[in-house]
Amino acid sequence: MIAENELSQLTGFFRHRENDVLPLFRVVQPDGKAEESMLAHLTVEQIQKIYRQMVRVRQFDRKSIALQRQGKMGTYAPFEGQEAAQVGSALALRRSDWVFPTYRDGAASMTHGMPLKTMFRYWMGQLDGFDVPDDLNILHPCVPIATHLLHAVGVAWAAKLRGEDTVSICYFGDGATSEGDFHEALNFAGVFHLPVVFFCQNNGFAISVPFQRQSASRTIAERASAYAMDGIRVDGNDGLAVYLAVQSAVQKARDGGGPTLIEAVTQRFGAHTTADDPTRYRDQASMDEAWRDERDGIVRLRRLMLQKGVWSDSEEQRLLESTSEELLAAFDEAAAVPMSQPAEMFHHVYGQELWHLKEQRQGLQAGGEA
Ligand SMILES: Cc1ncc(C[n+]2csc(CCOP(=O)(O)OP(=O)(O)O)c2C)c(N)n1
Repeated sequence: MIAENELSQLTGFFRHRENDVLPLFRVVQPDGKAEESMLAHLTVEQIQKIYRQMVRVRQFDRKSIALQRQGKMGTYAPFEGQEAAQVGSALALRRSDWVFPTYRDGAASMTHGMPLKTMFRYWMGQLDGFDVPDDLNILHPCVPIATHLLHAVGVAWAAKLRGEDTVSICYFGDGATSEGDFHEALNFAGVFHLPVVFFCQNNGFAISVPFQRQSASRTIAERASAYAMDGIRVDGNDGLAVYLAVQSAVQKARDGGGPTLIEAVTQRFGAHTTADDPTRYRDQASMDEAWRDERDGIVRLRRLMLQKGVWSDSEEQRLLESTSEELLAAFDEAAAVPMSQPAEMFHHVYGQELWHLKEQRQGLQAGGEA
């Protein structure tokens, strides 16, 4: 029988050490001041490109919510607040790399090249809406939580076996890290040393469940060590930090260095989807202007660019105007496509229609129970 004082010695030895929290990688502070040694890795053009794209996708996001409210789109999952994470990461890729998004990752998809018209068509419920251009490797937005992490691993494995130098990046939220698929994907990627980047946007909530109820570990990035891969914790509201972090992970993967788990710490400003009421589970009033100002990746980067003299109010105005015109034209194009008929949903399930789906389709078309 072990004596009590010996037991406390042992448990003290085994206890999780409090000081092991991974540091948060950040380049730009909320007041726009930046780490100059890190800025030296970026050109002014790269910084402006990140900023322009963040503004562009935010306009898309806000317009989509407005269109949904007008009844012109189905439900929509907003990403406002997460632009820096999605844009910074997607711009660090090559066009030939593979992107596995969720419903929340429209900003990443558009940054990687998805046309705005296609994004609108998807959310308008046009069943063939997410028609990915042939030269683009973007998968359909994944709605089942975490299942696409395994797809990303499979594609990365195929690339490795074929000797291709493409990298897979999969986007997911903090909630996805509680799924078995998350652990299976990381385990497999670690064992086979695959060129895949697991990019988690920890926005603090899985619908209404706060991160503290989701996980007992203090960070998501620290889980990487269990799978023998690098874990990076980055300020997800800092587009430049995200860009550099993902660039390093992607380069490492391309060079045969294996997978990385990245946790981008961020927040969503709005609802989970347009069908959600966030005031039921969090205090939206405390997320006021000052709160947002401190966190908004767009505000932060604009401050930096203004301080450096590489941006002006007139450029901002021109950007807003040109984006607004681009969005209107894209939506008009999307709206000109006839809406899908319910029976079309059967077209995209299997290459060859199975008997039970045939029965259901015929039932639907006959006006009966599907
Ligand atoms: C396998 C599965 N379980 C449950 C759901 C229902 N669901 C939809 S979104 C969501 C929360 C996901 O949260 P998180 O992964 O943090 O991503 P976020 O929505 O915050 O971007 C859940 C549980 C689902 N879509 N798939």
